[in-house]
Amino acid sequence: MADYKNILVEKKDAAIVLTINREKAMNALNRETVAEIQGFISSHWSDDSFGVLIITGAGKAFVAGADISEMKDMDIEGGMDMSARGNYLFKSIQNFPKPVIAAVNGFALGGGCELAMACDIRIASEKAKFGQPEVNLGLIPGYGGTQRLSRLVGRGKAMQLILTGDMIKADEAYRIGFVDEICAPEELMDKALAMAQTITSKSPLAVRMAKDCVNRGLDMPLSNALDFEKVNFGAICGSYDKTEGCTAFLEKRKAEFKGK
Ligand code: DAK
Repeated sequence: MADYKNILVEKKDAAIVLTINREKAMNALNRETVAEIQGFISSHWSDDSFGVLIITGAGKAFVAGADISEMKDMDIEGGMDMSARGNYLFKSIQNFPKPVIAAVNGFALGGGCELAMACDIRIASEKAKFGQPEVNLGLIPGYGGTQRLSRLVGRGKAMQLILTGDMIKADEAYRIGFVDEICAPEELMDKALAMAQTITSKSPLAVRMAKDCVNRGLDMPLSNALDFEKVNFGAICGSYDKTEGCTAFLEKRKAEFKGK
């Protein structure tokens, strides 16, 4: 693995765990950290040696947002540049060919909340806290928060969180459907790894196509999205994995998928 300064990358069973590791700044996303995560994503785009990517944070934060010290004196040009790099990264995470699980260990604020939303599934420690506090800084969410939050929890709750800047605890985030599971802090990584293991035992091809259909479909009118699913369903019927999966079921044995 490449040498990084602000992230740790470890292979754990079928998953890669990417830990954002800037504890002194609550894992705030500075320029360098964004570039390192992007470097990891780009260089592992076609790596089939793992099935799921898990993103978490070191210490008591998942990510406490964009790095405020970098933003203080940022001019328009700097803001545009930050926007371009950040949005490219968050889209890369959303479109990453493998599922991405956010294992949210602590504060997920601003860009950190948006990072969790760019992931496919969110598991949170009972200690996690979420919020879009940008209005406190005279900003608006800039890494997709105004769009992904309303799609995830509905317009009213998204408005409430974005316009008040209030933080919510993990149980409330679970109640409103922002996070998909909550657990004790010490169980967080085991839970994420167990979910990664379950996903990795399925056909990698089917998993990739299903992720793509859900994500792309959400950006389309329903009738187009259903057509998109139809085309993809047809395509996957030509795969080795589909024949193997159906045959294994009928022969009452475990399928051996090959991802093709
Ligand atoms: N950036 C930089 N440093 C941060 C930070 C951040 N977001 N969050 C915390 N730190 C630093 C603190 O300054 C402190 O540093 P030292 O004083 O020790 O040097 C250290 O981390 C520990 O923080 P605290 O002492 O504050 O720790 P507490 O436990 O008391 O509080 C906290 C933890 C997470 C509740 C608190 O630190 C906090 O409220 N942090 C700020 C949270 C926040 O407002 N986040 C939103 C940032 S705005 C854009 C795209 C995206 C964005 C903007 C533009 N474009 C496309 C252009 C995103 C914006 C944001 O995310």
